Amino acid sequence: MLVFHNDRHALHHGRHEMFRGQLVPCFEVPARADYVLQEVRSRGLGPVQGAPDAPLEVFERIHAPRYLQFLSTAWQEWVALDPSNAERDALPSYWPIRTFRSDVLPASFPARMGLFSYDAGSPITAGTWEAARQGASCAVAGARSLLQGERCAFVLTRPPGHHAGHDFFGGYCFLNNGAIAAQVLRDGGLQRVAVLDIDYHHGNGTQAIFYERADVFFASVHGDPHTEYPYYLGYADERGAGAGLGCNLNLPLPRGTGFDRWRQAMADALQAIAAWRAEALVVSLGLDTFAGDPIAGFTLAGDDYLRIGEDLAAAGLPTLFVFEGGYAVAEVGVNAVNVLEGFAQRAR
Ligand code: OKP
Ligand code: ZN
Repeated sequence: MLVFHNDRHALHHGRHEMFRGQLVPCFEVPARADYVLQEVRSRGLGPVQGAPDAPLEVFERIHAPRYLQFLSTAWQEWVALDPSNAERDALPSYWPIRTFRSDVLPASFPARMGLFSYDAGSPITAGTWEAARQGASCAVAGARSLLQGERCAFVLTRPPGHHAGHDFFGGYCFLNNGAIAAQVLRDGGLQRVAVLDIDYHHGNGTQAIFYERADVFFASVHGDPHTEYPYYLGYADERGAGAGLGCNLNLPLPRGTGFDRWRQAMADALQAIAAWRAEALVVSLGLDTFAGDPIAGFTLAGDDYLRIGEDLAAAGLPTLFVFEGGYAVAEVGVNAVNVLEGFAQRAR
C-alpha cells in the first residue's frame, strides 16, 4: 500500500487546549504520527513517500479563499498583536453565534480567530499552516494515486481534517484532508465518491461540505452527539438537503459501545455506500474508537482493527485511508496499521 507521509507534520505542535476552564496539554501531539510511521516501516506496509506542494486552487475547491488567507498568515498576525505571543499558542476567545454577522471580516485578528473557528481546543502554532498545507498536499497525492489505478493508499498526516469546514477550523482540524481528497477524485473523473468516517467523533466538517451535494455520499459511525463532541451535528435525522437529500448517513452509537455493535453499524454504512453505487471510497480513519483512548468512549480492542480492514476491503472499492484521530499515543500506530494490513491481506 502506498503511504503518503506528511514530513512537515511536527511543525504543528500545540502546547495547550482550553478544557473545562483550564489550559490542558494537547492530546493531538506529533508523536501520534511518529508511532504510525514507525509501525508502517516495521511491518513493511509499503513504500513511504512525501508529496509535492499542491497549489492553493486545489484547496479552494473545498475551502473559502478568505479562510485560507486567514490560516496562511494567522501566526504572523498573532505575534504582531504582542511579541510575547510567540511563546503562546493562538486560541480564540470570541465567536459570532446567532444574531451576529459573519459576512463582515473584522480587522481585529482575535475577532477573525472566532469568525473562522468553533471551539477553543484547536491551537494555531507557528507551523500550523505549513503542516496542514503539506498534509492536504499528501491527501491530493493519495487521491491522484487512486486515479492512476492504485487499489488503496494511506495518507499519514496530522493535524487531522474531518472537523474542518468550508471556512472554519475546530476539533484539532484546519484543512479537511478527506474532503479535499474526495474532491480530487471527482475532479479526476469519478462521478460518485463516498466518504466513510469511522473516527469516534462525528465528521461535522466533511458532512457540512457535502451536505447539499449528490455526487459525494457521507457516512459516519460515531459517538452520539447528545453526549459526545462535536455535540451540534451528527444526529441520525441528518440525511442531506436539496440535491444531496439521501446522500448523508449518520449512525450515532452510545458511549460504551463495543465492537460487535460497532461492526454492524459500519456494515450498514458500507451497504448504503454500495447501494448508492460509489466508485471510490475515502475512509476518515480515526483510531479513537479504541478502549484505551483518553478522550473517547467506545471499547474496541487492537485485533478488532484487523477485522475493520478486512470488512473495508470486502467492499471492493478503490480506497484512500486518511489518518484522523486516535489519542492513545503508544497504541495508535499498531491500531492504524492493523486496519491497513487487514485491508491489504483481504484485498489481494
Ligand atoms: C478530533 B478528532 C478533550 C475534549 C474533546 C475535541 C475533540 C476533537 C477530536 N479535551 N475536544 O475527531 O479525533
Ligand atoms: Zn476523533
